[in-house]
Amino acid sequence: MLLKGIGKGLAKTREALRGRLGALFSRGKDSPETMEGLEEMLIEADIGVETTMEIMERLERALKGHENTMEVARGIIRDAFLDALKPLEAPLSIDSRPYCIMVVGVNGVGKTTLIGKLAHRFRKEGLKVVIGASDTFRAAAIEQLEEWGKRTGSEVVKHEEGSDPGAVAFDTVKAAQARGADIAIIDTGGRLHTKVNLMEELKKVKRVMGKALSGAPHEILLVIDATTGQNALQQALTFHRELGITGMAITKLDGTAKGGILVAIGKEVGIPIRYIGVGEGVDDLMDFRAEEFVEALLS
Ligand SMILES: Nc1nc2c(ncn2[C@@H]2O[C@H](COP(=O)(O)OP(=O)(O)OP(=O)(O)O)[C@@H](O)[C@H]2O)c(=O)[nH]1
Ligand SMILES: [Mg+2]
Repeated sequence: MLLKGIGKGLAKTREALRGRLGALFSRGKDSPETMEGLEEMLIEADIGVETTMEIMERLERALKGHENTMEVARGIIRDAFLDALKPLEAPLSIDSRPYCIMVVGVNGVGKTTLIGKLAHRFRKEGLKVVIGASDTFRAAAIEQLEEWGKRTGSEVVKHEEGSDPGAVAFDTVKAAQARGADIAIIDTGGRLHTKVNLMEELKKVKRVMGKALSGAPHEILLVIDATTGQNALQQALTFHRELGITGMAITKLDGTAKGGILVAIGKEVGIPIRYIGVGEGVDDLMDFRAEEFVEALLS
């Protein structure tokens, strides 16, 4: 069952929420301590202050004089999470060929790993994949991508270390066309000396892809590391403002109690969450499904 994988991945977040809820209500319903504890719990889950306040209002109204208070509280939290997350459920639809995906995100969030997982999944679906090593800043980055290429049976387009990321992206899109590939995925660097430079470089990669193939990139996928909490929200807002991202992937949900950050991102950024990453393995990638996610968090 799908829930098993995602449930395991989200164990930390779930335990944090469930443990807290249980402990709070063992003290008795709607006491001031319970309400305070609930608020603290929601803030710590990183769902954001605004959503926390909304939920607290709903909770205060509902919990007055109610019998099964923990169940009521859980229901209210679940509904609020679903309200925020359901609109973000929009799996990627591959509707042109080659479908060009540009993967962006700050240093170390899991871009290259995500690309490996994606390539693996597309290959399993019988699709032909070409990957471009536009993170040219380090030789190790190119090697890491080549490794994923070998593992997944995907062609990797690369230039030498330090070369122009845009040129690699251009060649990748052209190679995908020439080989009749279904998918082209561009890996980009997350590190540069200043943020301004990084964004300018990424804008150029985006532009150049459009020159290689009109309409490309079809997806600009921002990768966000869930363990970074509120900082993730800032990243999403910045990348969206600069590049116009079309989708997000949230990684490392297996290693954090901060799964609630998706709720905050949902409210404030409003871009579809395509995938979630719940581990380092090639299969630890799931489509984002709001119900499934909330169920795994609150079951
Ligand atoms: N636990 C866990 N680890 C992950 C996940 N995704 C990636 N990682 C790990 O995070 C680390 C960084 O991953 P990379 O894919 O190299 O990240 P990147 O964004 O390409 O990094 P740069 O190229 O340096 O910007 C690696 O050790 C990955 O194994 C995930 O979903 N869960
Ligand atoms: Mg990388």
